[in-house]
Amino acid sequence: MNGLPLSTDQIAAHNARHAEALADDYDGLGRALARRGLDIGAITDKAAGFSVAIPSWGAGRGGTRFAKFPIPGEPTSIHEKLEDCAVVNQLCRATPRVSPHFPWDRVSDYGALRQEAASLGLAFDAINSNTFQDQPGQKHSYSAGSLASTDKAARDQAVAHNVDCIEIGEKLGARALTVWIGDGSNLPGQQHLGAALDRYLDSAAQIYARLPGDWRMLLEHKMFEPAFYSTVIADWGSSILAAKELGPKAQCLVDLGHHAPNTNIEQIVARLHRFGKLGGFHFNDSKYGDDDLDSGAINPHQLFLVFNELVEAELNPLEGFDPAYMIDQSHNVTDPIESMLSSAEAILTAYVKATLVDREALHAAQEANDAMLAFQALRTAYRTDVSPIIARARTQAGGAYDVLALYRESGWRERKAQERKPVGLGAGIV
Ligand SMILES: [Mn+2]
Repeated sequence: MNGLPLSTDQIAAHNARHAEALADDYDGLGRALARRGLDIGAITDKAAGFSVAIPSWGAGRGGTRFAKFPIPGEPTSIHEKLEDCAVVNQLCRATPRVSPHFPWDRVSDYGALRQEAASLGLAFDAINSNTFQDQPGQKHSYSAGSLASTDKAARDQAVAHNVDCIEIGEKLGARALTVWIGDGSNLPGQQHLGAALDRYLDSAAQIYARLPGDWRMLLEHKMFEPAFYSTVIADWGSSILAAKELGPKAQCLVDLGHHAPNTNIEQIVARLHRFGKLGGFHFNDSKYGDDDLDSGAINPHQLFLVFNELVEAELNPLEGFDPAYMIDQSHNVTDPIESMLSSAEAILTAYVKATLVDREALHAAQEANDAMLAFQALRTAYRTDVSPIIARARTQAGGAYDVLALYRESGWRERKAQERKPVGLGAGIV
């Protein structure tokens, strides 16, 4: 692992400048936690063990349906995206895996790509297939759907693409396929709602049959967009029914932005876990819909409540409980590296706070129907500033005390602006 992109000396010098302040804050917090019966060392170990994947496409400026405004030095290939992902991981030490997307990240030699990632300290996470848009030269259009299309040739093509993704994933060392489809309808009556689900289940079963023994198929639901009247896999209900129909290797993936506003997502998490179907999580935040804003930017308390359920699930794991965590955001106005650093910290913060919850007190209050004490068990954990724990965990692993300050100091983007060719304009994510 000698190919790390940033200077380790620069990080060490930066950390040395902050070592005294960090020790002071960490020791103070340690004493406060000890009074609550908590061992800061054990919590720091948990923080150090937590990781979340970053998507290859998240390394570029996203966009809206209207426009994309690229910045100089953005990555233009999977190789440059991996470099940027390595910068994020080198600084925060919580994002050691990259979730690739096909066909966007297609290369000729996947064994070489796996090695290239490893030399940057990275591995590959779940593979994302794409049958929500047509590619140049594609034989059958997905304009009327893919896995649920009425056109058998389009369905077969979509199945073949997913099988292709599994084969690529095997070469990359991945063990999961994430399937999200844009299939649905835009007008009442447009689609036979029952038949569309049947066609989806039939296609999905063909993909499922091709999964290697230790793989999982993660079904990602989404309430609307690009279909604005109905979506074939619209919600967690459709998702868990489909996953149960497919078999034990099929699980549900929850994207925080893919629900109606104000949906109780933490309850969905608890439900899915109850039936052994909680397979993965896509983190982002939302104000109005599937906004794909930075994690924790709008509703950090919801993120904490979601993690509270995930920690409950961790403490009561069902066989095979191993949720795939990924950041899934569109960075429209920020440097994507900075957004991912900030988001990884927000996600880790929510996780660490959730580990501080006094479970015994919480469960006792729940049993006694003491609503206020139960709420206070959560509130006490939520209001604790855990930043010294996170800073200690990442500096011990070689990351930076102040990730954003060091990133800016490194001049990474300015350097890449000299080396990389400009990204084209246009709408949509890269
Ligand atoms: Mn997603």
